[in-house]
Amino acid sequence: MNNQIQVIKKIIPSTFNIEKKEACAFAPSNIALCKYWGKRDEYLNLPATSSLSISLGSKGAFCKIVPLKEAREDLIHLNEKLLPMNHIFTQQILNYLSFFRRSGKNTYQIQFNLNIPVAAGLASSACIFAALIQALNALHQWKLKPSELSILARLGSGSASRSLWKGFVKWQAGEDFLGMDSHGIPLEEKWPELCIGLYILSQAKKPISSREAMKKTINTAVFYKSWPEKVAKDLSNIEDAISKKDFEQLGSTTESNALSLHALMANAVPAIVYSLPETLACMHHVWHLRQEGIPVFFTQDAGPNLKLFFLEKDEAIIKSAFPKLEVIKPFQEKFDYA
Ligand code: 2P0
Repeated sequence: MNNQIQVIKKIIPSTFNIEKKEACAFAPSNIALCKYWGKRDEYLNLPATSSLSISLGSKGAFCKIVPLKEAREDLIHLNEKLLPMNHIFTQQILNYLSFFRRSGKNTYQIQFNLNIPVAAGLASSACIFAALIQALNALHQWKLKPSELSILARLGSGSASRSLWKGFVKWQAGEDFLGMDSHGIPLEEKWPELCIGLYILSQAKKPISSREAMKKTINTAVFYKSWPEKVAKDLSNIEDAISKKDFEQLGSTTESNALSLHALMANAVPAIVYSLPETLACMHHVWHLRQEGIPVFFTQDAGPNLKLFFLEKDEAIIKSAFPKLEVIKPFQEKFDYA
């Protein structure tokens, strides 16, 4: 029995065939302040290090799931389009669903609608798998705890383990070989003045998936051995900054963590570079603003787009410096997706 199935059997009750006619769920996207990059188990997406993120409020994925009585195949829709069976996204979803099918006969129509760009470094896979597992939980009435849903979401995509909650979420690496201790934990602290600006420079599909990029970095980057130590320090600084509401400490550590991650990727062979010329121009703009005394910082994930961090008091000045910026206030969202 493979390890994914063992995990599922430990979490999901054996009698799970009471189905509703349909179920819907929403999960927010999340942006890591301290990044996950590297696995201790690639089948269970168990991370080499812990990581910490902030959820993006109402930006994420909606999932509707309807069991099909007579269809031989699942039907997977993304943003109102039926995807062909050989599409890479369909394959990822079918692979994930295969862990949960006991009779092998149940098929589903699944519709995903995202209000963020897909596969452009905005954690689309995180919110997709977190929304899907919540929809499956509701459909089958498993009544699982959020930490259990986080473990199951992780089997689809590592960062999905952090997309089950609002606010700050820490994903602990854990030590258990099946990863029963590797799930998200929401932090209690709230920070209403905190703003995130999404600076979308390109919506094009990324040249290399984060999964592949992660694998290549670990296998070829000689700098990788220093990464766990960097993460441990950054994580502790970020948690400390959140508890003290020290924005300079939060922003500078977050930015340093992202720059180190991208240096690490550039050290892979062949080098992995997600930045575009516009990405660097935006970074210089941020640094220039900081020299002028405006506290603004950035982070970058597996794509060219940047996310800016600043406080509400500086919103007007940041918006005038970056007119295309979409501003999210994760702790002020009225939208209730629970
Ligand atoms: C993160 N990223 O912490 C890091 C930083 C991108 C850059 O997690 O293979 O889609 O599915 O576990 O979660 C993106 O990688 O990778 C990611 P898999 P995932 O947000």
